[in-house]
Amino acid sequence: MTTHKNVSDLAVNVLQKIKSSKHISVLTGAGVSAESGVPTFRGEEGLWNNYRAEELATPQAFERDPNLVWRWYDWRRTLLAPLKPNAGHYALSQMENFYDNFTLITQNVDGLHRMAGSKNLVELHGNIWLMRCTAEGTVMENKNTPLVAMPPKCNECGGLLRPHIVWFGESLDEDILTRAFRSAEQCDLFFVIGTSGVVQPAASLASIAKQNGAMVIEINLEPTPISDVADATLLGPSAKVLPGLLNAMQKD
Ligand code: BV8
Repeated sequence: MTTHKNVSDLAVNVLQKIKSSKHISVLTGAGVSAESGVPTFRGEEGLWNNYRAEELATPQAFERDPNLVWRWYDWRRTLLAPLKPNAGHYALSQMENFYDNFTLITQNVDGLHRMAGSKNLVELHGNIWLMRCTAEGTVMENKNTPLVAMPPKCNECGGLLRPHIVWFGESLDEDILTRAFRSAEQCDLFFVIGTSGVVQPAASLASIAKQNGAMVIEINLEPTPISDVADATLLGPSAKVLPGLLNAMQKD
Protein backbone atom coordinates (compact mmCIF):
# COMPACT_ATOMS: atom_id res chain seq x y z
CA MET A 1 0.00 0.00 0.00
CA THR A 2 1.75 3.17 -1.15
CA THR A 3 1.34 6.30 0.94
CA HIS A 4 0.54 9.61 -0.67
CA LYS A 5 1.72 13.02 0.48
CA ASN A 6 -1.72 13.44 1.92
CA VAL A 7 -5.14 11.92 1.72
CA SER A 8 -6.55 14.66 -0.52
CA ASP A 9 -3.86 13.90 -3.15
CA LEU A 10 -4.90 10.29 -2.96
CA ALA A 11 -8.59 11.13 -3.19
CA VAL A 12 -7.97 13.33 -6.26
CA ASN A 13 -5.96 10.56 -7.92
CA VAL A 14 -8.61 7.96 -7.21
CA LEU A 15 -11.47 10.14 -8.43
CA GLN A 16 -9.57 11.13 -11.58
CA LYS A 17 -8.88 7.47 -12.28
CA ILE A 18 -12.51 6.50 -11.68
CA LYS A 19 -13.68 9.16 -14.13
CA SER A 20 -11.05 8.48 -16.79
CA SER A 21 -11.12 4.65 -16.71
CA LYS A 22 -12.40 2.79 -19.75
CA HIS A 23 -12.32 -0.74 -18.29
CA ILE A 24 -13.12 -1.49 -14.66
CA SER A 25 -12.82 -4.89 -13.05
CA VAL A 26 -14.14 -5.66 -9.57
CA LEU A 27 -13.48 -8.64 -7.27
CA THR A 28 -15.88 -9.10 -4.36
CA GLY A 29 -15.85 -11.43 -1.38
CA ALA A 30 -18.14 -12.26 1.51
CA GLY A 31 -17.72 -8.77 3.04
CA VAL A 32 -19.90 -7.26 0.31
CA SER A 33 -22.83 -9.42 1.49
CA ALA A 34 -22.20 -8.93 5.22
CA GLU A 35 -24.56 -5.93 5.41
CA SER A 36 -27.28 -8.04 3.84
CA GLY A 37 -26.99 -10.35 6.85
CA VAL A 38 -24.90 -13.08 5.18
CA PRO A 39 -22.28 -14.47 7.60
CA THR A 40 -18.72 -14.09 6.33
CA PHE A 41 -16.39 -17.10 6.23
CA ARG A 42 -13.67 -16.08 8.57
CA GLY A 43 -15.65 -13.97 10.95
CA GLU A 44 -17.13 -15.51 14.10
CA GLU A 45 -20.34 -16.43 12.25
CA GLY A 46 -18.15 -18.45 9.89
CA LEU A 47 -18.77 -21.41 12.19
CA TRP A 48 -21.64 -23.87 11.83
CA ASN A 49 -22.14 -26.48 14.52
CA ASN A 50 -18.40 -26.08 15.22
CA TYR A 51 -17.48 -26.96 11.65
CA ARG A 52 -15.47 -24.51 9.52
CA ALA A 53 -16.22 -23.95 5.84
CA GLU A 54 -12.85 -25.42 4.88
CA GLU A 55 -13.89 -28.73 6.53
CA LEU A 56 -17.27 -28.99 4.82
CA ALA A 57 -16.72 -27.32 1.43
CA THR A 58 -14.53 -30.15 0.10
CA PRO A 59 -15.16 -33.14 -2.22
CA GLN A 60 -13.76 -35.42 0.50
CA ALA A 61 -16.35 -34.22 3.06
CA PHE A 62 -19.12 -34.76 0.49
CA GLU A 63 -17.82 -38.22 -0.37
CA ARG A 64 -17.64 -39.12 3.31
CA ASP A 65 -20.98 -37.70 4.40
CA PRO A 66 -23.15 -36.06 1.71
CA ASN A 67 -25.94 -35.68 4.25
CA LEU A 68 -23.81 -33.54 6.60
CA VAL A 69 -22.59 -31.31 3.75
CA TRP A 70 -26.13 -30.92 2.44
CA ARG A 71 -27.40 -30.06 5.91
CA TRP A 72 -24.82 -27.20 6.00
CA TYR A 73 -25.86 -25.96 2.59
CA ASP A 74 -29.56 -26.29 3.47
CA TRP A 75 -28.90 -24.20 6.60
CA ARG A 76 -27.11 -21.52 4.51
CA ARG A 77 -29.78 -21.54 1.75
CA THR A 78 -32.56 -21.21 4.33
CA LEU A 79 -30.66 -18.34 5.98
CA LEU A 80 -30.05 -16.66 2.60
CA ALA A 81 -33.54 -17.06 1.13
CA PRO A 82 -35.15 -13.93 2.71
CA LEU A 83 -32.01 -11.75 2.40
CA LYS A 84 -31.78 -8.93 -0.13
CA PRO A 85 -28.93 -7.12 -1.88
CA ASN A 86 -27.59 -4.09 0.03
CA ALA A 87 -26.65 -0.60 -1.17
CA GLY A 88 -23.19 -1.87 -2.09
CA HIS A 89 -24.58 -4.51 -4.46
CA TYR A 90 -26.88 -1.94 -6.07
CA ALA A 91 -24.08 0.64 -6.40
CA LEU A 92 -21.96 -1.92 -8.29
CA SER A 93 -24.88 -2.79 -10.53
CA GLN A 94 -25.40 0.93 -11.36
CA MET A 95 -21.65 1.52 -11.83
CA GLU A 96 -21.71 -1.05 -14.62
CA ASN A 97 -23.84 1.37 -16.70
CA PHE A 98 -21.15 4.07 -16.64
CA TYR A 99 -18.47 2.00 -18.35
CA ASP A 100 -18.26 0.27 -21.75
CA ASN A 101 -16.17 -2.38 -20.09
CA PHE A 102 -17.13 -3.42 -16.55
CA THR A 103 -16.61 -6.93 -15.17
CA LEU A 104 -17.79 -8.00 -11.74
CA ILE A 105 -15.96 -11.08 -10.48
CA THR A 106 -17.34 -12.54 -7.26
CA GLN A 107 -16.21 -15.27 -4.91
CA ASN A 108 -19.66 -15.22 -3.35
CA VAL A 109 -22.15 -17.96 -4.07
CA ASP A 110 -25.19 -16.14 -2.58
CA GLY A 111 -26.57 -14.79 -5.87
CA LEU A 112 -27.05 -11.26 -4.45
CA HIS A 113 -25.07 -9.48 -7.24
CA ARG A 114 -27.32 -11.14 -9.83
CA MET A 115 -30.38 -10.15 -7.79
CA ALA A 116 -29.12 -6.52 -7.68
CA GLY A 117 -29.02 -6.47 -11.50
CA SER A 118 -25.30 -6.93 -12.25
CA LYS A 119 -25.03 -8.22 -15.82
CA ASN A 120 -21.38 -8.89 -16.68
CA LEU A 121 -20.94 -11.16 -13.68
CA VAL A 122 -18.34 -13.92 -13.17
CA GLU A 123 -19.32 -16.25 -10.31
CA LEU A 124 -15.88 -17.78 -9.63
CA HIS A 125 -17.06 -20.28 -7.03
CA GLY A 126 -20.50 -21.14 -8.39
CA ASN A 127 -23.95 -20.41 -7.02
CA ILE A 128 -25.72 -21.87 -3.97
CA TRP A 129 -29.07 -21.93 -5.83
CA LEU A 130 -27.72 -24.32 -8.50
CA MET A 131 -27.31 -28.08 -8.11
CA ARG A 132 -25.36 -30.53 -10.29
CA CYS A 133 -26.13 -34.22 -10.91
CA THR A 134 -23.07 -36.25 -9.89
CA ALA A 135 -24.07 -38.93 -12.42
CA GLU A 136 -24.93 -36.88 -15.54
CA GLY A 137 -23.29 -33.50 -14.79
CA THR A 138 -26.49 -31.63 -15.59
CA VAL A 139 -26.98 -28.34 -13.70
CA MET A 140 -30.37 -27.24 -12.44
CA GLU A 141 -31.74 -24.39 -10.35
CA ASN A 142 -33.41 -25.35 -7.06
CA LYS A 143 -34.52 -22.66 -4.62
CA ASN A 144 -36.46 -24.86 -2.19
CA THR A 145 -35.75 -24.04 1.45
CA PRO A 146 -35.62 -26.15 3.43
CA LEU A 147 -34.84 -29.08 1.09
CA VAL A 148 -37.48 -31.79 1.13
CA ALA A 149 -35.36 -34.85 0.25
CA MET A 150 -32.02 -35.05 2.04
CA PRO A 151 -29.67 -35.55 0.26
CA PRO A 152 -31.47 -34.35 -2.92
CA LYS A 153 -31.56 -36.72 -5.91
CA CYS A 154 -31.75 -36.04 -9.66
CA ASN A 155 -35.34 -36.28 -11.00
CA GLU A 156 -34.03 -37.58 -14.33
CA CYS A 157 -31.71 -40.39 -13.25
CA GLY A 158 -31.98 -40.66 -9.48
CA GLY A 159 -28.31 -39.76 -9.10
CA LEU A 160 -27.03 -37.84 -6.08
CA LEU A 161 -27.13 -34.06 -6.55
CA ARG A 162 -24.35 -31.80 -5.24
CA PRO A 163 -24.16 -28.03 -4.86
CA HIS A 164 -22.90 -26.44 -8.11
CA ILE A 165 -20.14 -24.80 -6.12
CA VAL A 166 -16.33 -24.98 -6.32
CA TRP A 167 -15.01 -26.64 -3.18
CA PHE A 168 -11.54 -26.34 -1.69
CA GLY A 169 -9.16 -28.54 -3.64
CA GLU A 170 -11.38 -28.40 -6.76
CA SER A 171 -10.30 -26.57 -9.91
CA LEU A 172 -12.37 -23.63 -11.09
CA ASP A 173 -14.21 -23.79 -14.43
CA GLU A 174 -11.64 -23.03 -17.17
CA ASP A 175 -13.82 -20.54 -19.07
CA ILE A 176 -14.81 -18.71 -15.89
CA LEU A 177 -11.17 -18.50 -14.80
CA THR A 178 -10.11 -17.21 -18.24
CA ARG A 179 -12.77 -14.46 -18.12
CA ALA A 180 -11.59 -13.40 -14.66
CA PHE A 181 -7.88 -13.39 -15.51
CA ARG A 182 -8.44 -11.60 -18.83
CA SER A 183 -10.45 -8.88 -17.13
CA ALA A 184 -7.77 -8.38 -14.45
CA GLU A 185 -5.07 -8.19 -17.17
CA GLN A 186 -6.95 -5.72 -19.37
CA CYS A 187 -8.58 -3.35 -16.88
CA ASP A 188 -7.17 0.05 -15.98
CA LEU A 189 -8.89 0.16 -12.58
CA PHE A 190 -9.34 -2.87 -10.29
CA PHE A 191 -11.50 -2.76 -7.14
CA VAL A 192 -11.11 -5.51 -4.56
CA ILE A 193 -13.95 -5.36 -2.07
CA GLY A 194 -14.81 -7.29 1.08
CA THR A 195 -12.36 -10.15 0.79
CA SER A 196 -9.73 -11.37 3.22
CA GLY A 197 -7.50 -12.22 0.25
CA VAL A 198 -6.88 -15.75 1.56
CA VAL A 199 -8.42 -17.95 -1.12
CA GLN A 200 -6.59 -18.67 -4.37
CA PRO A 201 -6.73 -18.19 -7.31
CA ALA A 202 -9.16 -15.27 -6.61
CA ALA A 203 -6.68 -13.52 -4.31
CA SER A 204 -4.06 -13.27 -7.08
CA LEU A 205 -6.28 -11.21 -9.41
CA ALA A 206 -5.32 -7.90 -7.74
CA SER A 207 -1.60 -8.56 -8.33
CA ILE A 208 -2.28 -9.51 -11.95
CA ALA A 209 -4.16 -6.24 -12.48
CA LYS A 210 -1.35 -4.28 -10.82
CA GLN A 211 1.34 -6.00 -12.91
CA ASN A 212 -0.60 -5.02 -16.02
CA GLY A 213 -0.68 -1.35 -15.10
CA ALA A 214 -4.06 -1.00 -13.36
CA MET A 215 -4.70 1.14 -10.31
CA VAL A 216 -5.86 -1.18 -7.48
CA ILE A 217 -8.33 0.14 -4.90
CA GLU A 218 -9.29 -2.01 -1.93
CA ILE A 219 -12.44 -1.50 0.14
CA ASN A 220 -12.52 -3.32 3.46
CA LEU A 221 -13.12 -2.83 7.18
CA GLU A 222 -9.46 -3.62 7.83
CA PRO A 223 -6.17 -4.08 5.98
CA THR A 224 -5.62 -7.48 4.30
CA PRO A 225 -2.69 -9.15 2.46
CA ILE A 226 -4.03 -7.41 -0.66
CA SER A 227 -3.46 -3.99 0.96
CA ASP A 228 0.24 -4.31 0.09
CA VAL A 229 -0.67 -4.50 -3.60
CA ALA A 230 -3.35 -1.80 -3.49
CA ASP A 231 -2.67 1.83 -4.41
CA ALA A 232 -5.25 2.74 -1.78
CA THR A 233 -7.30 0.94 0.85
CA LEU A 234 -10.60 2.69 1.63
CA LEU A 235 -11.48 1.55 5.15
CA GLY A 236 -15.21 1.33 5.71
CA PRO A 237 -18.28 -0.82 5.11
CA SER A 238 -18.81 -1.45 1.39
CA ALA A 239 -22.53 -0.64 1.65
CA LYS A 240 -21.50 2.92 2.58
CA VAL A 241 -18.27 3.39 0.61
CA LEU A 242 -19.63 2.15 -2.73
CA PRO A 243 -22.64 4.50 -2.91
CA GLY A 244 -20.22 7.30 -2.02
CA LEU A 245 -17.98 6.37 -4.96
CA LEU A 246 -21.01 6.10 -7.24
CA ASN A 247 -22.01 9.61 -6.18
CA ALA A 248 -18.54 10.92 -6.95
CA MET A 249 -18.65 9.26 -10.38
CA GLN A 250 -21.87 11.04 -11.23
CA LYS A 251 -20.55 14.49 -10.26
CA ASP A 252 -18.94 16.46 -13.10
C1 BV8 B 1 -7.89 -24.39 -6.68
C2 BV8 B 1 -17.34 -22.02 -2.20
C3 BV8 B 1 -6.50 -25.65 -8.11
C4 BV8 B 1 -17.64 -22.78 -0.98
C5 BV8 B 1 -15.15 -21.19 -1.83
C6 BV8 B 1 -3.65 -26.80 -0.25
C7 BV8 B 1 -4.38 -27.86 -0.78
C8 BV8 B 1 -5.37 -27.69 -1.74
C9 BV8 B 1 -5.64 -26.42 -2.22
C10 BV8 B 1 -4.91 -25.39 -1.68
C11 BV8 B 1 -3.93 -25.54 -0.73
N1 BV8 B 1 -3.43 -24.31 -0.42
C12 BV8 B 1 -4.07 -23.37 -1.15
C13 BV8 B 1 -4.94 -24.02 -1.92
C14 BV8 B 1 -5.81 -23.44 -2.85
C15 BV8 B 1 -7.18 -23.29 -2.18
C16 BV8 B 1 -7.10 -22.15 -1.18
O1 BV8 B 1 -6.97 -21.01 -1.57
N2 BV8 B 1 -7.18 -22.48 0.13
C17 BV8 B 1 -7.12 -21.44 1.14
C18 BV8 B 1 -8.07 -21.78 2.30
C19 BV8 B 1 -5.67 -21.32 1.60
N3 BV8 B 1 -8.02 -22.93 -3.27
C20 BV8 B 1 -8.70 -23.88 -3.88
O2 BV8 B 1 -8.76 -25.05 -3.54
C21 BV8 B 1 -9.42 -23.40 -5.14
N4 BV8 B 1 -9.12 -24.29 -6.20
O3 BV8 B 1 -6.96 -23.74 -6.26
O4 BV8 B 1 -7.79 -25.31 -7.71
C22 BV8 B 1 -6.04 -26.69 -7.13
C23 BV8 B 1 -6.68 -27.91 -7.12
C24 BV8 B 1 -6.21 -28.89 -6.25
C25 BV8 B 1 -5.13 -28.64 -5.38
C26 BV8 B 1 -4.53 -27.36 -5.38
C27 BV8 B 1 -4.99 -26.39 -6.24
C28 BV8 B 1 -10.90 -23.40 -4.92
C29 BV8 B 1 -11.24 -22.32 -3.91
C30 BV8 B 1 -12.76 -22.18 -3.87
C31 BV8 B 1 -13.23 -22.52 -2.48
N5 BV8 B 1 -14.66 -22.23 -2.42
N6 BV8 B 1 -16.45 -20.97 -1.83
C32 BV8 B 1 -18.89 -22.22 -0.37
O5 BV8 B 1 -19.03 -20.98 -0.35
O6 BV8 B 1 -19.70 -23.01 0.10
S1 BV8 B 1 -14.13 -20.06 -1.15
C33 BV8 B 1 -14.91 -19.21 0.08
O7 BV8 B 1 -13.93 -18.31 0.60
C34 BV8 B 1 -16.04 -18.29 -0.39
O8 BV8 B 1 -16.27 -18.29 -1.78
C35 BV8 B 1 -15.53 -16.92 0.04
O9 BV8 B 1 -15.99 -15.90 -0.73
C36 BV8 B 1 -14.09 -17.16 -0.16
C37 BV8 B 1 -13.10 -16.17 0.26
O10 BV8 B 1 -13.45 -15.68 1.51
P1 BV8 B 1 -13.82 -14.13 1.55
O11 BV8 B 1 -14.86 -13.87 0.52
O12 BV8 B 1 -12.60 -13.32 1.47
O13 BV8 B 1 -14.54 -14.03 2.95
P2 BV8 B 1 -13.83 -13.87 4.38
O14 BV8 B 1 -14.88 -14.15 5.40
O15 BV8 B 1 -12.54 -14.61 4.38
O16 BV8 B 1 -13.44 -12.32 4.43
C38 BV8 B 1 -14.45 -11.34 4.44
C39 BV8 B 1 -13.75 -10.00 4.30
O17 BV8 B 1 -14.73 -8.99 4.22
C40 BV8 B 1 -12.85 -9.67 5.46
O18 BV8 B 1 -11.63 -9.11 4.99
C41 BV8 B 1 -13.66 -8.60 6.23
O19 BV8 B 1 -12.79 -7.64 6.86
C42 BV8 B 1 -14.40 -7.94 5.11
N7 BV8 B 1 -15.68 -7.33 5.49
C43 BV8 B 1 -16.58 -7.78 6.40
N8 BV8 B 1 -17.65 -6.94 6.41
C44 BV8 B 1 -17.40 -5.97 5.49
C45 BV8 B 1 -16.14 -6.22 4.90
N9 BV8 B 1 -15.62 -5.42 3.95
C46 BV8 B 1 -16.34 -4.36 3.57
N10 BV8 B 1 -17.55 -4.06 4.07
C47 BV8 B 1 -18.10 -4.83 5.04
N11 BV8 B 1 -19.31 -4.51 5.54
